[in-house]
Amino acid sequence: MTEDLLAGSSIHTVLVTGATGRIAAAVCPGLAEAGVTVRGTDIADLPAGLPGTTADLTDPAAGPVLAELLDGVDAVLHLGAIPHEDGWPRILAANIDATQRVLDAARAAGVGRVVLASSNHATGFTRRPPDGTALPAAAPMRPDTFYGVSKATMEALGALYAERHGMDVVALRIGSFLPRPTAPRHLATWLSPGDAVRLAHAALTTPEPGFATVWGISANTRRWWSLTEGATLGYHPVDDSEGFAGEILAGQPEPDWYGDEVLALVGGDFATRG
Ligand code: 15L
Repeated sequence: MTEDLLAGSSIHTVLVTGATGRIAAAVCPGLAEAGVTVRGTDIADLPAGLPGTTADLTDPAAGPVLAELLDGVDAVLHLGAIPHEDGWPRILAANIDATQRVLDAARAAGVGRVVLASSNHATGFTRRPPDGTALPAAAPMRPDTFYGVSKATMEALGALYAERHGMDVVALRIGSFLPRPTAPRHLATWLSPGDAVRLAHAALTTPEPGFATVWGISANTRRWWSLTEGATLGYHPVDDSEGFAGEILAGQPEPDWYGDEVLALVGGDFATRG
């Protein structure tokens, strides 16, 4: 990526929450390489060299720190969250209350764009269409866990702040963010680190998206989640899990893509686990 990507965009400085997380570890340097000035926040100490402050976004008293972090920022990339199933009080605080706090602080600071790290688990009980058509990025909410409920709620909050306050909010329904795919399901759901940067960049810079939902997956040959909405936002993934298919499927019969629930439900084993 080059700084040319920023030409014509009004997004120059971005606050990344969850700045010590796995996705941020790929996206922060990638955005910086694309010419974005990145500022971070996390409950844990920030990586050396990343400007920003530690903050506990679950704390109602985090307002002043957030306001300071948002000063001079053009957009927020909200990655901070518990990234798996957990007890309701923890999910409520970290994934729902903190998201509302970030959206409201952005509104108050006049920051017009927030990109939210949602998840496929917001619609984890949705089944693979039997006719082979691609599942739209705005497939109705069918959460598979409390975690999925938090992501569905995050999207609802994003829609509220977009409709009521005229903000641009893009919800990324992220699939399986991994250095490389390791299981049959990932052949459809993989999001490579490079494509995560492309996705974040597109969501941060696409002109006037209003509220939009997009699947966060790579250009996987075996995908069944639509990339059309992503293309509309300027997201053009380049990686494909197919190069790993031989290795992943070696020594086993062809998976039952429609009959095996882990492969046929969006949320995989989140949806099938007891
Ligand atoms: C997610 O949302 C999780 O954060 C991640 O740990 C994976 O489970 C991923 O979804 C997935 O569905 O593969």
